[in-house]
Amino acid sequence: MKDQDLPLVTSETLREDISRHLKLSIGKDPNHASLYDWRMSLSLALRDRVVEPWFASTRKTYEGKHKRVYYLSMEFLIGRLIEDVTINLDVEEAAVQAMADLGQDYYKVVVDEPDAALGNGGLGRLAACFMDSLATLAIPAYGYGIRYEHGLFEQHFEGGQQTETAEGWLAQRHAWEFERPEVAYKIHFGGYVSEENGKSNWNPAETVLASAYDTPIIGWKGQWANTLRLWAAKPVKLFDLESFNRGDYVGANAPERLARTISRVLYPDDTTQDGKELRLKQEYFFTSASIKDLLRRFLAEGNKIEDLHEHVAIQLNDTHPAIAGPELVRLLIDKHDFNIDDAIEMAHKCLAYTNHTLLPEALERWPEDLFARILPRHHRIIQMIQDRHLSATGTDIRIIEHGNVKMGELAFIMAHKVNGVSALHSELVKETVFADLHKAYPNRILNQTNGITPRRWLYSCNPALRNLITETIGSGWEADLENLQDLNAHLDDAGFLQAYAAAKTTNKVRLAKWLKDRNGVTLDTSAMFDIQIKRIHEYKRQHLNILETIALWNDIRDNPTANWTPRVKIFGGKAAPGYVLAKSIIRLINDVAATINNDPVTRHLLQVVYPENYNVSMAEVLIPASDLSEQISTAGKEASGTGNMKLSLNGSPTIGTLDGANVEIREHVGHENFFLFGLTAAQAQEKRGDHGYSRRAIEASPKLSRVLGQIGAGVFSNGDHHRYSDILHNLYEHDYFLVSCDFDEYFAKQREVDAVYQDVNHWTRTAAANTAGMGWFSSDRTIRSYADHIWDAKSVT
Ligand code: C3B
Repeated sequence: MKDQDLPLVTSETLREDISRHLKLSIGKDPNHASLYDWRMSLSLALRDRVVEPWFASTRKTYEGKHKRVYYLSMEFLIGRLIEDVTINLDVEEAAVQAMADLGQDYYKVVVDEPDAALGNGGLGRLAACFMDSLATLAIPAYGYGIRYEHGLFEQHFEGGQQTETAEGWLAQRHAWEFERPEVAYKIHFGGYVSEENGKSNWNPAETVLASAYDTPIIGWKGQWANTLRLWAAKPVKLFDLESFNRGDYVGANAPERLARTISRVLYPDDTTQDGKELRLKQEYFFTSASIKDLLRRFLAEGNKIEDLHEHVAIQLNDTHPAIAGPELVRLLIDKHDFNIDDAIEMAHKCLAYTNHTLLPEALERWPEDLFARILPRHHRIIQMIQDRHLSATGTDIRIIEHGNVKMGELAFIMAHKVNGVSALHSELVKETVFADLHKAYPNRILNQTNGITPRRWLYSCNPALRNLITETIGSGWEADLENLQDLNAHLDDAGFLQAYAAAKTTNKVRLAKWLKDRNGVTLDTSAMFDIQIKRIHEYKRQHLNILETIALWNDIRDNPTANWTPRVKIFGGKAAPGYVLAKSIIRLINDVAATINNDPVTRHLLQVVYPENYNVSMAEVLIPASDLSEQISTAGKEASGTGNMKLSLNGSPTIGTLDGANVEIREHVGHENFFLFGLTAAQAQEKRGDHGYSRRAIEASPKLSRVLGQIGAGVFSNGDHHRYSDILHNLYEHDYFLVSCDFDEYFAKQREVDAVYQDVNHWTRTAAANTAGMGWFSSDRTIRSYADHIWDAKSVT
């Protein structure tokens, strides 16, 4: 990609545009404009600057007949966009000045933007980072997903317990999108299949419209823009006038209500398969619309359908869009006269599938009767796909088995490549969930270790460190993150380390202020900020962390004058509303916080903070301020992790297990800069065969026994002995995630961390070595590798 000069944006031109939008698009006089009005006007003025590069990118793609990547994902966890766009367009200074000239505080406007929370966690945020990198690398691409009316629920704590309310990002206008009422597809459900002259016809019972909304995604330096196209469900017939005229006003609205339900809410559960019919409908809804849309675009360019695979690469982000295989086969047969074998072959060449988890409950399966009722034609097509796969491989590995349609098997069999998301995970995919399929198709699985966009996760969220890096090694690292290794030459330079520590302090002060304003808590910024932020799940082991906190509290109380390292333990994360044990863990953390934070003996040495409603924007404040990153999942369970990468990049060394991408992070930053503990994946698996292991481990650990005894005695629950019996029972009786077995080693490693932290020079060097070593984890590297090894897609130069 050639570096073109961006059109000059000055604060004056931007100010004029903002004023014009305030008047003509928002219809407000400056004297009466609210924060929302200013935000909309600024966003629209910025969006104007994205449109030209967006058009230019599309024109180049058409002219060069370039291959396009289609990234199908149920989730895109985008967060806010104003800063993202100003930074990619390199107009941050002009924007700050323009707003100041208008009497407005740019930063106030920035934080007024609601997070676009169209995702649950890692999988959705990965999709957002991938969109950023695809645009930065000028690879023509579309992201396809659902325009949920309500994003991920808002989390509140009542008496320490999580409650949920609906999120409402679309209650206000979404500044960044373009509605495309002319782009709409009919999506069918139900009914029956009839045969006529050897052809199958689907006679559906129900139809809704999928209507497109486009958000341009601009890459670094504004050189290229792709499209995020989200589908909203609308009724085919807006209103039932007949019912209305009969006086049935509720019935008259029924078509609209039914249709809109499909894009109403994001399923708030990121790991367990939800058997809801509505979820299957959501998946088919957005997948079908996307496949129809890409076929229409492909044919509109005058291509021959036989060449589809040369122009189209379709990536399935997890099994949620796995129905893309049968849907493409169906359309090729019904609309383009393919025979079944050729149709399957063509779909196979276009499709690839990413597996994001080994947790069996997350591999989607649909009851066959439900599936056949909603998608009768696809049910038959899957049987045909299965027949061909069985005879080609001579195996007995079925897609439809024991009354279930297994979407993992379907995605694997239809895809020409299947990838895991870290080196360890990809090996485990071969050895466990897809061991048999791997034997049958030995060249299909490959690894693509996840990455993160350095634009959002360093440049934008951490100006203090960004400036230091640029002063030290020059610019260029933003789009070539491996340049960070040049920092290695400065790791023994006292001046550099001092500046590095000062940047961290700036971020800690910023976080402390943010928490003070938000929660009224006061933090000691010289204490170690020890952070665990992610969804709450047993395998991620937030309970290991809080149990260690209690044990430390005990030790401090036993010996208050010893040389303790002050710590603030910060937690952030949501539990799926139906996940009872995860919600118990949240309550325990909040209960422990209430007790410990009020203890006059320890409170200057140990504090627990858990701000509610963790989201992308909160991550942007927490991550730069972190000293220690908790990545303590049971080995073999976290497919990759991406928060681990963000924290390490921002100078927060990891305390962690050999799990997911931790393994590769440790190699890149150096073993001496990573605090390793715990069983390996193989040892963990072996341990589970060792009957009674958890009770024995607890009995062998005086510290853990004491902590569990305190919880059982109601020390953190006002004397209520039963509040945490679910957690205790779980730990004693079937501690599948091996908290008991890893506890002592974890505790000991934490004390090693304490000692290093007291040696400021040693600690800062460790932190800076993390930044210097993390260049490989840019999502630009990941996307380049997908482009080379899976999509056969090229950057447009
Ligand atoms: C997550 C995994 O749990 C993470 O380890 C991984 O880093 C990310 O995906 C991205 O690959 N994941 C998720 O957020 N939701 C799922 N349903 C499955 C996996």
